[in-house]
Amino acid sequence: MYAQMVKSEAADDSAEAKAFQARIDAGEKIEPKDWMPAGYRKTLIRQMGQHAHSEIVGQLPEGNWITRAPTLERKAILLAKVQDEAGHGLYLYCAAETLGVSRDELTEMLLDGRMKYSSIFNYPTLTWADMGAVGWLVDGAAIMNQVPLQRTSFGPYSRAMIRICKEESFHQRQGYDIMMKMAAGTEAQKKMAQDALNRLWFPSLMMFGPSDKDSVHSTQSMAWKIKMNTNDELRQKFVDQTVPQAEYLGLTVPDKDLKWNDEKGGYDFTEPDWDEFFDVLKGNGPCNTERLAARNKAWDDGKWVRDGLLAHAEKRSIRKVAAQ
Ligand code: FAQ
Repeated sequence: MYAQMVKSEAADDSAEAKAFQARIDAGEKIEPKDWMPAGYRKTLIRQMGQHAHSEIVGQLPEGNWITRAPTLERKAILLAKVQDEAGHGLYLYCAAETLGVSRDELTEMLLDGRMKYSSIFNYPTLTWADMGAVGWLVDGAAIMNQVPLQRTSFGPYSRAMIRICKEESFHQRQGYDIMMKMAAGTEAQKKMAQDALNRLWFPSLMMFGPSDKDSVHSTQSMAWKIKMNTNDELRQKFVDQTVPQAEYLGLTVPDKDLKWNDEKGGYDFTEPDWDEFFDVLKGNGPCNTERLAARNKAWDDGKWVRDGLLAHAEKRSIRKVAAQ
């Protein structure tokens, strides 16, 4: 169904497409039953699917620390955060389903490599300070990207983003709270916090996608208001917001060329290593194999539940027909 539905990506200059663009330009929301160009549907399924998968795979690096949280309170908070991420994945799968793709199809595309999830989740979480850095930096980057998406043109996506952003703000604060404790702790704790920042800084900058000159989808996605900003615009905003937060913690951003630029009203900073980024996308990051193996296992382990539910639904529908 998915392959059939999205086979045409060609630019559409029909009267319908022009009327559609006029609706977008006027700031109207597009709803699932409205006419939309095949490319708009395809781009949304790709972006929302990738976003949903990121939330689901994104549970793994933090789930890894639930049993090792230092206090009962920290454990409860982390558990709630990871559960929120599962919830975000589910809202986003539901929103994507309104475009005519099923959650099973999306999952199969993740598992066989046709769909991606965020590069950041292919990096390991080695110490408790990484839980602070993930909340602070990864959720911080996610919020920077997702707040503008609350105004995205597709109604179900935009509404899902409103709720998700509220929860992400709590996630970011809990991460920063862990960093404040660690940075104000013993020398060893402060060192651990600095080490987490050192390892996660550049992977967090990569979350915004390749630099604008290499972004394949930005121009069309921005014309359709599927994306509201370019990758570089959001990356710059993230750096400008995060550097003072690092300073407040007494930590050093691992970029010797980081410098305030009065003229542009923002920081000059070193770009991430884009070769590393594209290599991670190809499956060669430190944890790609482990992450996909975990998702495949969950899918295989859940087969008996899916089979049971389908058999039950079938039996009920046979009974209903027989009773008519
Ligand atoms: N990772 O043409 P562009 C979260 C791919 S949520 C992997 O610029 P686009 C919450 C891109 O797909 C994090 N792939 O692409 C949380 C394309 O390849 P394709 C997820 C990436 O779509 C926190 C190619 O590169 N958030 O973290 C990445 O216009 C803590 C060319 O790039 C979202 O998904 C990447 N970082 O812009 C959970 C937000 N960047 O598909 C747990 C919505 C690019 O043609 C714990 N998504 N690619 O094969 C977006 O805003 C956009 O999709 C971008 C990429 C900005 C990510």
